[in-house]
Amino acid sequence: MLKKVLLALTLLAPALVAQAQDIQVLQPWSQELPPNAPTVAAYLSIRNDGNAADRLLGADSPIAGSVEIHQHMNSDGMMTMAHVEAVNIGPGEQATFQPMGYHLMLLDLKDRSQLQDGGHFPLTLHFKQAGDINVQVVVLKQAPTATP
Ligand SMILES: [Cu+2]
Repeated sequence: MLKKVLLALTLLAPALVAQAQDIQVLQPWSQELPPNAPTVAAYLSIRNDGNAADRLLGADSPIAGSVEIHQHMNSDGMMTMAHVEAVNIGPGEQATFQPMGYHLMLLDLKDRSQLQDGGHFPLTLHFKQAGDINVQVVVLKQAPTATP
């Protein structure tokens, strides 16, 4: 009896966990900033096509010492940034990282050579279930007009 239950659980398990192909990272981009800007923000959308929730735990990039998940918050009329531990993306949901909202903050910049219009740099996103997903972030002078 126990064996049967275990077998059933094993068969069910893959459906309960978001797979890498379930997570789509759409339109990663970064705003071109003055050359001496201390930090750079990356924006993108994360769509969960799977049937289980996943969680963005963090990110890193070879061009930055560290990358943090940030959120812009309006506190008493002042826009401030807050460090966010993780972002949940439920099944069928999309999380949009955009100016004045969630963003990935690149701190301690090590390589600025790509941080101009038309450049691009690698970014690895760490998901709890889907694992690591690598994307190329395109640097743009202006925000992309069509949001996915
Ligand atoms: Cu920030």
